[in-house]
Amino acid sequence: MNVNRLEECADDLFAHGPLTAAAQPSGTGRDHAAWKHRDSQQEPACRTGSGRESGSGDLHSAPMVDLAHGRPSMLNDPECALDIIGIERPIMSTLPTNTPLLDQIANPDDLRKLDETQLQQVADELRAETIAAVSMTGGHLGAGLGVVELTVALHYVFDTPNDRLIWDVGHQTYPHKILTGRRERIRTLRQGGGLSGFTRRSESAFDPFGAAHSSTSISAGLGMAVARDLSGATRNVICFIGDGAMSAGMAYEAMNNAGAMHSRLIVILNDNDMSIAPPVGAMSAYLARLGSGRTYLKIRDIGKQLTKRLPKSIDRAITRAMEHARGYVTGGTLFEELGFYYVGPIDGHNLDHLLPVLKNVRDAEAGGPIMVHVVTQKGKGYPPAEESADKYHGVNRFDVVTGTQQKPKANAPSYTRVFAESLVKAAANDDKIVAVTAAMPAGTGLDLFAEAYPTRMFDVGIAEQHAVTFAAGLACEGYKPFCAIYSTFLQRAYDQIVHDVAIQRLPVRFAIDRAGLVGADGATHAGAFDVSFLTCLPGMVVMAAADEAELAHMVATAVAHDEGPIAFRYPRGEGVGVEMPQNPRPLPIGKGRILREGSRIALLSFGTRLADCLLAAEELAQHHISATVADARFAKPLDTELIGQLVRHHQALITIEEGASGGFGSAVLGHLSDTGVFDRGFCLRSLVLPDRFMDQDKPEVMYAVAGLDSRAIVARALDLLSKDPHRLALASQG
Ligand SMILES: Cc1ncc(C[n+]2csc(CCOP(=O)(O)OP(=O)(O)O)c2C)c(N)n1
Repeated sequence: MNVNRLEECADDLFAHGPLTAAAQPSGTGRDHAAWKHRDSQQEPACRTGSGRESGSGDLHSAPMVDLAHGRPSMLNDPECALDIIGIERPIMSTLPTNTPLLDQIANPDDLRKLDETQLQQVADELRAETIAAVSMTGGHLGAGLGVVELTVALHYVFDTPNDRLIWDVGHQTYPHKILTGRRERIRTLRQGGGLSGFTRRSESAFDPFGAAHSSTSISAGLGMAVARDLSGATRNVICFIGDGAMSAGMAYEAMNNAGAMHSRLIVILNDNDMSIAPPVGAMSAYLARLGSGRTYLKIRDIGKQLTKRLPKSIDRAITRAMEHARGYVTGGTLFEELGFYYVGPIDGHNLDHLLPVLKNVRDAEAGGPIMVHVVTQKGKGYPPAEESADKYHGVNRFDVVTGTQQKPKANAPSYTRVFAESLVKAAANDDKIVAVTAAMPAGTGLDLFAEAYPTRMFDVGIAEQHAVTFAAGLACEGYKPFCAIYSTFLQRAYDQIVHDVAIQRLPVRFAIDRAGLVGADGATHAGAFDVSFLTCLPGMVVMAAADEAELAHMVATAVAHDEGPIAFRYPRGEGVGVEMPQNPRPLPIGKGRILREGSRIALLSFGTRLADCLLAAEELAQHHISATVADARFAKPLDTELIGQLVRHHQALITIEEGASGGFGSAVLGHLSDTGVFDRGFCLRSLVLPDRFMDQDKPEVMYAVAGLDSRAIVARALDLLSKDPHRLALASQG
């Protein structure tokens, strides 16, 4: 849809009385902005209705360097955009921000005191402040830039925080945070002790619902709306959801329910024609069609004006009948069929359009859910973001002037890349190998697979549940689906794993990326639970790669394993720099390996904490303690022979994993308990993530706090061996 079209729509459909003389076209006031548009007259990125822009963006940039340890750390990551490296050493030119209006706004009450004519300037200053802050912290940028005007308009029109404004995912809320009392802390975004990169109830009254995983906003909003109705309150509830997030089943479950409840709920659909990658699916095409339906809008116009004038008291049945009739004439929108009152599409960068529409919606007398379809441009107002394929969805620290991101040199390939390249290689010899992602083609590395085998890669949208059952269907027909989903997002699909895959013993291969701590994205994105929730499933094989070579072998193992489901987990970031195998080979199922032989204590690692175990063994040697280090490789089935050997030949055993309790350590504990070794007083300790959700921080700080680094392992070993030497000696003889 072009701009003129949008202006027409907004003017005749949604004018809230005559626009004030001071109302200015989009772009006015840019002279005040600290960041100057290269071309302030640029057309808003409203689509033409025919197609959607494409571009995937190279999100496989080089890893960041862990400055504290001088060794490579985690990867530039669309989802975990930044490894925290500290903002105390600005290394690039920063933006001089001149923000006279923004400086007057401590919270939305101050914003509401301003004249409407000043709001574009506020938006410009807010955009500049967002760019300046993210240039120093890294994080999600494109999404926030695209909703600056909307953020201003929403807080201006609605009485937040009394009115509930619920952001889906929450990655677009940096401008919202700046306007809602968090400007002073905005440069602590995603840092230890700083602001979260998403919404969080404990952070502010203006965040009525915490998020980070997508497509929850309408459900949560409906709950709040119904609670409001039950308690006789009158506040507005506004859910803000992107077109990408609209691809998830939960959004439809919520809309279906909202239509039936007929509770008053406002949903803002932010249609920027992007997810992290280009949007996929029929809904994306449908939204494009909605944006181009001129006839439809004309007829809707009449219906809408009529409905607006209906008195509150009018019988709901009449309103319904009229809505139905309107749908009959026009075909209706999907949203209307679901019981929503649909308004749009409108230009989300034009305050002259946004403000009257939002006021109308706020003041609408009719009950029931309302959908406001707003078209925006991801990355709006910052040319490097606008021009990049991924619209700067997630960025490292960057130079504001050039847009160049800081990308430290990689010392080893990332696990993600090793997975993808191994799979691409394996697929050359096996045409049954197919790959599935849930809206994360670049994040999972499957964009590489798509390049090599475009017809064998499936991006199903933000739909993890569907992805798993879809993979199950592929497996039923003899294909070898690799379902690559981040650990944290796989949580969504648990019943599908149990009911659709495990019970039927279908050979779906789960490639679980971002397993373990993820640094800047914090608790919502930590891959903490997959080992626990997978090892309890009968017939499931669960592996964890200790390094990138192991990962290549595990991909080969998964290709070869056709007897049932198999999962392999690997962390965010780069490998340890080991030599890669020319021909990865399938590992014997349920067999671990010993890397270092000792005699007093055994360290049994599951996953990439192995490197810290080896360091710990070195340090223990300096204390004259001889330690064996073993890599379990499998949490299920357990290598009971190896474990038995470790128990027989050592005084104590420590298991280490980067996961919550209930995982590998618990499995070892259960096995040893069943075999009666504790009856003889054998000493076992399990090092796991602490039993609390860990906030974002530097990875090395998180490992130290979690007690999973080499120092903590040494401390636990020393403590354990100091307990009761006599008993320990007896145990080792038993
Ligand atoms: C359940 C879940 N799966 C995947 C993601 C990763 N993710 C974060 S933002 C995003 C894209 C969201 O697209 P959209 O809602 O259109 O917002 P935009 O970034 O375009 O503003 C995805 C897939 C997530 N947050 N939650």
